[in-house]
Amino acid sequence: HNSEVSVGLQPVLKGEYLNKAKIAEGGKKLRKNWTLTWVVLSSNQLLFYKESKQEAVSNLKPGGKPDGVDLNGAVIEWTTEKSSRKNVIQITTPTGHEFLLQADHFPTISKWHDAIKKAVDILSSG
Ligand code: I3S
Repeated sequence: HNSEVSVGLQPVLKGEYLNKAKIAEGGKKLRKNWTLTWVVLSSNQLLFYKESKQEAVSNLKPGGKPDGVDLNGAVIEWTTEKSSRKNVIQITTPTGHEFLLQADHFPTISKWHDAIKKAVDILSSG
């Protein structure tokens, strides 16, 4: 649990397990590695946890914050090109980070697509 991230930020979308792959960092392509990740959407970022208890954060940065994506200026889109899997969305940040999120159940990922898009739109209009 990290107060810096969670204070004052009600989850917009409660956690759910999605398949996640980070495919680029800072514009540099990464080797794709799908992992089942507990994803939480707050008003301005997506947070990635290893498990639903929201402990054991999957990837600690030097600052000790949970692995997450700042949604300010991010682009979210459906992609059929970045994976052979179905129901894949791509999130690209202005800093050149690229993530794929996927679920076999279309309504699941569609709900996340719409919610993330809405969060991005609200951020850009504020
Ligand atoms: O975009 P890629 O490189 O075809 O993605 C595949 C690889 O990540 C592959 O792992 P290896 O690079 O160790 O072979 C995964 O097993 C595949 O699932 C990836 O392709 P999909 O189409 O599932 O995203």
